[in-house]
Amino acid sequence: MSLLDVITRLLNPGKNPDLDLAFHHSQRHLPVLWLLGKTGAGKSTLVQALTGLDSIEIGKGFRPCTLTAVQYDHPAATPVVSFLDTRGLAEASYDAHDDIEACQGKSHALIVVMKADDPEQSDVLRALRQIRSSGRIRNMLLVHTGIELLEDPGERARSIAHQQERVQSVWGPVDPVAVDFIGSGGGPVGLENLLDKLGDMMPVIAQMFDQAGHGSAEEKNFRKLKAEIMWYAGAAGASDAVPALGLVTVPSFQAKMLHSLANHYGLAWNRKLLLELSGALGTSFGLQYVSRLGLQQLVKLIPGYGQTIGAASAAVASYCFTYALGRAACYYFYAKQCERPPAPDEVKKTFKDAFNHIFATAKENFDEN
Ligand SMILES: Nc1nc2c(ncn2[C@@H]2O[C@H](COP(=O)(O)OP(=O)(O)OP(=O)(O)O)[C@@H](O)[C@H]2O)c(=O)[nH]1
Ligand SMILES: [Mg+2]
Repeated sequence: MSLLDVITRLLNPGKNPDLDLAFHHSQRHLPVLWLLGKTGAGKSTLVQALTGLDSIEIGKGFRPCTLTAVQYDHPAATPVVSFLDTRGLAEASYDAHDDIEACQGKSHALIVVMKADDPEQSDVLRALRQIRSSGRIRNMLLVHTGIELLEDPGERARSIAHQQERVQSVWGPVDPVAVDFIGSGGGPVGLENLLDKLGDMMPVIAQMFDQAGHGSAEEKNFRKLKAEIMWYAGAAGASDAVPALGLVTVPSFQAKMLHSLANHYGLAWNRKLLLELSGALGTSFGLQYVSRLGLQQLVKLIPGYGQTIGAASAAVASYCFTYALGRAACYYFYAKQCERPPAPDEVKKTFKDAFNHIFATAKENFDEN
């Protein structure tokens, strides 16, 4: 393929049903956060606290998944993480088998949610025992909710300790988090700690729900588009990871992504903009389109990336490269929008930082299943 062909294709991504296959595949293999807890424990409230969505928006994406659980992907339009919300725990016949299966083969974390003032947790413990003995779920976080409903500090500490002991007797050592989503002052208590622990267990959570809030205007703009970029990166990675999807090449996803991002910044995606962006990114960017080497090998040749990539799969390399390209493009497009041409070094640095920053999330998606 000549460079001109490549440029033409990057400018006119067009409709390609094979791309949709990769998006669907990627969506079926999202990292899953499994919420387990009695009715009223605070599972939906936890999701709301993370996503900032109101209950109507959360409700929109619900779909029955197993008899006892519903699943919803987030964000609905360009999903990067899936919530599995277990119901019906209180039925004597609850069998966690189907829900365990629904998480199988995916990166996942189990969040056990217990209202601090509710000592009756035998249904949850029974389910937990079954999940433990399946050996399929490694990551578990115990979350005590509504801690400020117990006003007396001594009583609160005793209740939490009691729940923790019971969970440990089934699961082994746990490092719980105590929160109140509607604290006595009206605001949430312990949310940051919850986010930190979840983020340690599941990199995608740290990426999606880190509301650092202190960023520059440029970063805030990027954050609005971050899920979309991760969504494209996931599909690009899937096209590398799954032979049946291999008909579509990674640059096809990147083309669609760049086109969409440029539009978000009110810019027309055309040859001039593509050449400007690739000029700012430097030779390493152009190289990937003309080289016969796979992206994974290629990335290793670019100074500074080999160490990050190491033995990671081609899918991980494609995910990281696509994400970093999206991040750097946002930086570039923002500067253009403000009519302040960015220094090429800054664009390259943005690319490189993003590449390293997203690596753990890419591995979570492809290398730890
Ligand atoms: N004070 C206080 N109330 C909470 C907290 N978490 C949840 N609630 C309240 O408890 C009620 C039930 O919360 P949900 O999040 O709907 O519970 P759930 O686990 O999703 O329940 P099901 O959907 O029935 O399984 C709601 O009225 C919440 O506002 C908390 O940390 N503190
Ligand atoms: Mg609920």
